[in-house]
Amino acid sequence: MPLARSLSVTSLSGLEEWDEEFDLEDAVLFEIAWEVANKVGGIYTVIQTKARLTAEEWGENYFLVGPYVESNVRTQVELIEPTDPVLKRTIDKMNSSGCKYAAQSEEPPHIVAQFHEWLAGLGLVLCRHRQLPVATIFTTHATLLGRYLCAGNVDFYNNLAQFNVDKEAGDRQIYHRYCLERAAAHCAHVFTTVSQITAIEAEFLLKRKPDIVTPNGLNVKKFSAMHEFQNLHAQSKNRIQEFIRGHFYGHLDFNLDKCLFLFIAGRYEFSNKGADIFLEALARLNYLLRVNQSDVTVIAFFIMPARTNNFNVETLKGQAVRKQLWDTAQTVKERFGKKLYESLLVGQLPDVSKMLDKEDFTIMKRAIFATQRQCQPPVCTHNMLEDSSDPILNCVRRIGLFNSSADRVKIIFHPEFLSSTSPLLPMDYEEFVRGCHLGVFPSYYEPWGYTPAECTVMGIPSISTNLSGFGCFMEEHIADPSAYGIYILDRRFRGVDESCNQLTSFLFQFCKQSRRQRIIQRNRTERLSDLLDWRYLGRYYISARHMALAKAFPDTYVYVPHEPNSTSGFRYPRPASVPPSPALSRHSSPHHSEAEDNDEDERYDEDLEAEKDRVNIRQPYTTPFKNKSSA
Ligand code: G6P
Ligand code: 1S3
Repeated sequence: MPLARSLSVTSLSGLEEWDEEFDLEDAVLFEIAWEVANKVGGIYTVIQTKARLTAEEWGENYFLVGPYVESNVRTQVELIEPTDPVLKRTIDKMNSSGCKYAAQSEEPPHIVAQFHEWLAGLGLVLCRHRQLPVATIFTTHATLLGRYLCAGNVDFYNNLAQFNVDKEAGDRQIYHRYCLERAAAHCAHVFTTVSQITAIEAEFLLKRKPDIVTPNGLNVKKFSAMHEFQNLHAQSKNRIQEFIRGHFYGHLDFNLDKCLFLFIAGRYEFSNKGADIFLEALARLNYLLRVNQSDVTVIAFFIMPARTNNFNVETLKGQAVRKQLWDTAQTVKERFGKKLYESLLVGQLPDVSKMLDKEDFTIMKRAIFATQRQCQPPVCTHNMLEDSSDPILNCVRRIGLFNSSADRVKIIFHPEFLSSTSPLLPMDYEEFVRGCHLGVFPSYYEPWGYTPAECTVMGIPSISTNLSGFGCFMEEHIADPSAYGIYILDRRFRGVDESCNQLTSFLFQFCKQSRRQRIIQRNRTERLSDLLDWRYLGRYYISARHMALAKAFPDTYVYVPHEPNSTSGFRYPRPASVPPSPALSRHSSPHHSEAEDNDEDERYDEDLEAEKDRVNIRQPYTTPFKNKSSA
């Protein structure tokens, strides 16, 4: 039985025109999370990217509270003396009792405290237990039980209503943590979560329906030159190509210019993050590309950290060989240049046949000899500690994608997060994403999913699913997501094999695009960035805080929910160059033949026009909240 979506939590359409002023002068905001200045996963990104906007609203009255990790404090925190006497007294008092850099005021103004996840939820439960005058918000970014159930072999979404939650939590030995999470959700004045799908999950597993959904945003970087992000794609792609030259030395029998870079990245949860069906789909794609004699080569990167004892020798050797070939070419070029110069100095055109001498040939032969290789280019870049039981490697062994010449799909598993200081692939994550062609995130359990959102704001198309918060959000707000390079895989109403076929079809269609079509598609993808900007999505957090203040201090504040009106529903229209009727849809998606490329020039211009007229969703807004004292 497919799950019906029955929650009526606040959605985007209700919040477009907020026109009431709200005085926050005497209020103080605390945000508490284990990931404040402590990168573990996505919550760090939420807090870090949102900080600027929240600080703009709350100024000196905004405090983030996180764990004291010496190394993080040294690298990420600027220590300053508080100027506010109340705060100074509080911090002194806490320091003297051995607690560093946290806060509870003795003369409370109106305090609103937002606690993220069950770890911080303990603070919320204690606030309520001690009846502190604090407006509390609990935000969960996933449910503990949901994550555990999905990682097992459970048909999660079709059985949400059936789970005996206490028993399931007990069986998985997470009962105490589960109780803490559930208590925090119930004690909070306002309970929020990051997506509609997690709201439904929370309603069933934590037994409280969230009051509001607070989708995750990003800090969107806008370039003054409209197509700067396209130039950055080309630059970063060149750097990935350099790495590929080294990794595949001796086996560079494919055209790098016709090579597409796909990637999956994130926490290593093999099936929750969909690495399982991605691999299976790659095997099917390999077959399709081979039987269709495609000249495209796909290189799929898996960036998921696992336990290793560093890079393996063969991978490092690849980059060393590439470097050596480059140096050789430079040496010969210099020798060649010197001879040319000498010849011109004496007024003679050089005898080209004598420009390279025996020594040059010896140097070059030696370099070519170094590229001889007996083994295939490695699938994994590191020595894995659990090689024989690793799920990605075992799946690769089963599907037989070993980077052989005959295969059109190659695989590179990099079991460590990327870093610009790596001797292998010296790029940070953002640069790497920009250089790729498609992010593939076919998750089964994904409350939000920052990875496809990050791709979008960089103008890189992505595949997500209708079981991820991001995928559902985009489906809700874009008329034709795939035309914008947002492919949403159906993992909710289809079986695994069917979803895998759909994924294969997305990939195969993507491989059939011409360069021109990819460029147009990237333009469209990037056009969606405003939708994911905190400047737009931050309003849900604002709303949650106001709701909490009104519940905790009803004599001072009143929360007026914004009523949706007939004009307020927001949805990105189909791109200007996509005709509305399927009968005219020769170009309704970017997937059409090379021969149609010329027609696309015109549509490309249309796209540029549409870009200029982009829907302005950054309408000015204040809040739907009234401060009783100032009303
Ligand atoms: C960007 C650059 C173009 C380049 C293109 C390659 O758009 O501005 O100069 O040709 O990327 O696109 P591709 O999809 O083939 O990597
Ligand atoms: C969670 O991190 P995860 O990758 O364990 O929180 C993230 C931030 O809200 C969210 O994007 C992600 O889907 C969740 O799963």
